[in-house]
Amino acid sequence: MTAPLTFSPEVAEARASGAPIVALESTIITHGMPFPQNVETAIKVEAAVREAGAVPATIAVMGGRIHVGLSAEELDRLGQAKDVMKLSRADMAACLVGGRTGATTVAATMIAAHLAGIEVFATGGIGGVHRGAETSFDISADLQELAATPVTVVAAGAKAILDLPKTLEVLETLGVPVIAVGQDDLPAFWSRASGLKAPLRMDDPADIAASHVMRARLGLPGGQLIANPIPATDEIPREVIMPVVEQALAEAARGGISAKAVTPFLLDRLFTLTGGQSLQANIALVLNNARLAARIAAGIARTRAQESH
Ligand code: PSU
Ligand code: MN
Repeated sequence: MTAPLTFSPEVAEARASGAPIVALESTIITHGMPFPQNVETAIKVEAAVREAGAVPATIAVMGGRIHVGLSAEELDRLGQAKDVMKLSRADMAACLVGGRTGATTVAATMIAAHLAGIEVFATGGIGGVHRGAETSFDISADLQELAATPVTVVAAGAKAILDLPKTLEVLETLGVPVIAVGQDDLPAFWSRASGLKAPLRMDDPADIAASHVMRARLGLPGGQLIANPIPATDEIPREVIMPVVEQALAEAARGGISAKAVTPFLLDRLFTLTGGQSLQANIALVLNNARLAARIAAGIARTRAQESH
């Protein structure tokens, strides 16, 4: 008995030939961005991966199967669907058994990618330790997944709606390498700087690929978190975004928003409060991450090809 995976023709061909593949999540489509920008972005992200020399594999659960690689028609349907489950590790089996439609978060996308033999995944920002976690206990399952599942995740750091120092502490405890690209500072999603130094730095995608392969040789479980700053032209400086983040957090607290609803609520409020600027930044950083992920995937594919000689 094996996992119920369905591959798109493009992904099936890449798997057969050992071509580099980049996994992409679907929660960003269903819960992270409004329609129609969500679908437009998903298509642009896939194109960015292809232009950079890899094959995109957007992942979602539909009709009792984990789909690895979606058609344009499937992307469009997902982008407009109501009642889509937000899937983390805990929800995947129930969604599959119930025949429901589910969008994969970072954690669930890592699980599906690993089942499909895909080692690199690009997203916007990972989930992390929420502010007030000392009383709410709200810590994203994404962090534990990074500790358990050997997929390199390219993100623009963790969202500034989170408690970034606590997120770094948990990642350190879990043994997850956090690697900043091109700068010492941990990026903070909409802003390039967080004011916190990332534990590790690598500027060359080939080094990130080599380090992924080295972790496998060492028998270390878990993945790497690659923290890729948003391009300077698209960033919202920290002084500008932080007051808006504080306002959205206060609204969430007043509204009693909890559990899975927190991240989508905050992203939606920021979109409105910034007049759409947060969404433009989000789109730019995901595209930037997709391009870097493709280069890392190519580096890993080269190394794997050499190993098999
Ligand atoms: N990055 C984005 N937009 C998103 C997310 C990440 O740019 O919507 C999603 C991811 O799927 C991530 C999830 O795994 O938010 C985290 O949710 P939570 O905090 O409930 O674990
Ligand atoms: Mn949570």
